[in-house]
Amino acid sequence: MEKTATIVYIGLGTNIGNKPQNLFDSINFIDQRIGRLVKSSNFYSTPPFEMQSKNDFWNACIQIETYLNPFEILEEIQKIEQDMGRAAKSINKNYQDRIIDIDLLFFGNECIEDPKLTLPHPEWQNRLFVLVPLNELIDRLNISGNCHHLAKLINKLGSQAIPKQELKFF
Ligand code: PH2
Ligand code: MG
Ligand code: MG
Repeated sequence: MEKTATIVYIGLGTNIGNKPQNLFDSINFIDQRIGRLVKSSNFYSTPPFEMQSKNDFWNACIQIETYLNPFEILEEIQKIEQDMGRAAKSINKNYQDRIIDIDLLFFGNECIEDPKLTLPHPEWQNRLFVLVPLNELIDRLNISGNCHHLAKLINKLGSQAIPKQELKFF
C-alpha cells in the first residue's frame, strides 16, 4: 500500500540577525529536508512574549506535508536549527535570543506525550504570535474529537500584543 503524507503545522520565530531572511531560510530547509511546503502564512513582528529581551521577533507558521514520523521531524528540526547557527535554547529556564526557533505544532491530529515531544505543542493555544499566522492557514482544528475555532481562541487572548503583519508571503 502507498504510504500517505501527513499534514503538519510548524511555527517559526527569530529575533536576531536578518529576520525575514532567517524565516525564508528555515522554510527552504524544511521544504528540502522534512516535507513539501504547502502554504506559508504572512510574516509578523511581535514583541518578546514571556521572555526578557530587547529584540522583537518575527514569527510565521507553515503547513507542510511529510512522510517522516514526528520523532524524525524533531531530529531534522534540531539539525536545521543548529545548521542555521542557533545557540543555547534556554539558560536557567529563561528563553534566549535566537536566530531561528522551529516548533512542531501539529502532526495530523495526533496526540503524543513523550519526554522528548508533546503534541500538539503545549503552548499553541496561549500565544497570539502562533494563533494569528496559523489562522491564515486553517480556520479550525480537530484534536481528539474537540473542535478548536482559531478565531475564538484569538479573541480570548485580547490582552496580548497584536502581531503586526510585515511581509506578504506569496
Ligand atoms: N518564542 C518563545 C518565547 N517568546 N515571543 C515571541 N514574540 N515570539 C516567539 O517566537 C517566542 C516568544 C519561546 O520559544
Ligand atoms: Mg518556541
Ligand atoms: Mg523550539
